Parts: sequence; C-alpha cells; structure tokens
Amino acid sequence: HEEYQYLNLIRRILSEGEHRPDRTGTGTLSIFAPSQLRFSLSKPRDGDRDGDRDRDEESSNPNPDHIPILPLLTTKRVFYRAVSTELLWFLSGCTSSLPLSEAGIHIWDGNGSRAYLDALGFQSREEGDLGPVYGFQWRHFGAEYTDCHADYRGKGVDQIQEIVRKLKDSPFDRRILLSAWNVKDLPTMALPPCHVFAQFYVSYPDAARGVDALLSSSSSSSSSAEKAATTTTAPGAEEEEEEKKRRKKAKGRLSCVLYQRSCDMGLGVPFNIASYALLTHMLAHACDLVPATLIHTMGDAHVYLDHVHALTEQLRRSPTEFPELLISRNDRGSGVMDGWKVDELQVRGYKPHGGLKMKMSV
Ligand code: DHF
Ligand code: TMP
Repeated sequence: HEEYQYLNLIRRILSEGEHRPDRTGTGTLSIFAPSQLRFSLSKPRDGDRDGDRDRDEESSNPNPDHIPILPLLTTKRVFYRAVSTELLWFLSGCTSSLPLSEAGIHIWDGNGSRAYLDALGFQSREEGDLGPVYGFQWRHFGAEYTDCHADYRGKGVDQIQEIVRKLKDSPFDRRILLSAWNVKDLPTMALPPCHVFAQFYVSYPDAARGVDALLSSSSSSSSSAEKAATTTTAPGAEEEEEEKKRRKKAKGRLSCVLYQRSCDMGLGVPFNIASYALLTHMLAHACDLVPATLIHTMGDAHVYLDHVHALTEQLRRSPTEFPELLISRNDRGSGVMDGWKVDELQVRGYKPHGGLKMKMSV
C-alpha cells in the first residue's frame, strides 16, 4: 500500500530525526530531503465491466479505462471537505482566511488572527488578510498587492491558465510550472509558502521507449502478439478494439511533482498530498488527460514534538484502500478551472481509521 511510504517516513523521523528548535517554539524532530513519495492517481478498470463503462460514459466520467484515485490517508480521518474547499479557495485567488472560517474551516485562522498579524507588524491589515499568499501568486503573480479585497482581475500572470494552455497546446513543454515562491512578496506574507513549486508532465503510454525501441519501430509496425490477439477476437468486436486502442493512444497521462520546503508531517502533509492530487485531477479533467502520478519532494520534513504521541498511535494502524474520486462536471476538456464547486469533487469508498487530534503550532 502506497500509504506505507508516509508511515515509514514518520517512523524514520521518529527514530533518526535531528532534534531542532523551530520558529514556533514547539520543537521538532527533522530530516532533510527524504526520498520522494509517489502516489498513483488512477488505476486501470477491469476489462469486462461493460455495464460500468456504459454508465460512466453516460455520466460525467469519460475515462472509461481508468478509475480516478485520491491518495487521502486512511490511517487517520483526513478532513476532506477542508482540503477541497481550501484548494478551490486558492484557485479563486482569495487571500483572506475569513471565507474559509465562515465555511467552518479553520485551518488558516491561526496565521490570520489579529494577534498573529500584529506580532508580524501588520497592524494596518484587517484580520484574516494573509497577504499575497498562494491564491494571489497562482492567479496574479507579479501584480502589486494592496489588500485582500482589491480587484486583481487581469493583473499579473495567471499561472493556472498558462498551465492549462500548455497542457492542451504543447504537452511536451518542459516549462509547465506553478510557483508560489515570489521572493519580492515574501516579506508581506503571513506565512511564506510551504508548497512552493510544482511541475506538470504529460506522458504517452504508447510512445517508443529507449533507443532499442526507436531503432526497431520502423521495421515492425505490429508485433506477432498483436496479430494473434486480433485473429482471436470475434468479428465485429474488432473495430471496437481498434477504437479502444486509438482512444488509449491519444490520451496523455498527467503527472505532477511537488516541492515542499517545510513539511509538518502530522498536520499539513496529509492535506498537501490530497490537495496536489486533487489539483492534478482537476487539470486532467480540464485538459482531457488521464491522471497518472503525484510525486512529493520534501525539504525539511519534521514531526512536532507534541505530535509524537498521536503519530505513534497512527503507526499501529493498517491502511485501507484509497478512495475513488468522482468528478461530476460535464465539461471535460473545456480548460475551465474557475467556478468549480466542492460538491463536484466527491470521494467514494473512503473508510479511514478514526481522527487523531494534533495541535497546530503557530
Ligand atoms: N502551520 C503549521 N505549524 N503546520 C501546518 O501544517 C500548517 N498548515 C497550514 C497553515 N499553517 C500551518 C494550512 N494547512 C490543519 C490542516 C492543514 C492546514 C492547517 C491546519 C489542521 O488543523 N488539520 C486538522 C483538522 C482541522 C479541523 O478539523 O478543523 C487535522 O487533524 O488534520
Ligand atoms: P515555517 O514557515 O517556519 O516553515 O512554518 C510553516 C509550518 O507549517 C511548518 O511546520 C510546515 C507547515 N505547513 C505544512 O506542512 N503544509 C502547509 O501547507 C502549510 C501552509 C504549512
């Protein structure tokens, strides 16, 4: 189970992590740049589930060969509605924590409180205004930030729209990046971005691989195995098979690598994994691609000392299967990343262990 990558990293930090003081005064055990975690974002559907396939094609899930998977940790209950609401909040460009707390999601309250902003020297800023954080950088990179209420439409670089454009028009592009690390804006942010940087990559499962494949691709266009397969297929089903192959061939697979400079393993990281998986799923939907892999690269990976007890409890648990993601929108391939609703991003079959309380260090 892929979740063991997370659990084993926690185990390693607990046994080998360096004891370090930290900004918040809590203290951590930390290791630097551990091996990347990799999560599959879809799994192949079983071959002969035609009923299933027909139903899905009629509904809004037009990837009949793949089931979308969300790596939402199962060894504790992760507050999924907070993950999806926060991601849509980023995408809306909003930088105030108030709309989230009004929706019952308090994950940004600590860094947006009057006391916290005052301590940073932001007395003139209204409560909840986090400064030019994720949403602003994603949608308006380079614009001049005044406050969370100003109208930034058309200002700065819309990185999300640029990503969509490249995924659709130039999928082999090596510059499909999302950066929240705006060095000039750092001093006015309530919290410098933790998930700093992501790159997207489209691969094609049927592409030639390796020099040997390149050299032989001209000589043998169809292997003997392929010929054998077509001769044993019942007449009539042949065209259907061809069509299925074409469809598979045409669809690119979308992967994402995330760089996170600072990783609160107990609290933030389960959210961050799910959030970037969800973003990759949304982009795949908008650009008609198949979601493939999320690769999570970490800088300072730490366990806060007051999380050790809860995480030790979590390590005793065995993961259950990751849930499926259901996207209920009928605009696949439209390129639209705005105006999504939380109800359109539901998980199915999530059977986690019970929640575990961990305090957020501020
Ligand atoms: N500061 C610190 N020290 N660690 C963080 O992970 C962090 N994350 C931030 C802002 N500042 C941070 C934004 N993301 C929770 C989850 C993510 C998050 C902030 C907080 C959190 O408290 N999660 C709880 C559930 C919260 C609830 O039920 O309201 C959890 O148990 O997952
Ligand atoms: P720092 O700015 O001193 O590194 O503190 C940020 C803390 O918040 C650190 O423990 C990492 C954690 N964090 C996450 O792990 N994920 C997140 O998404 C955010 C916003 C913060």
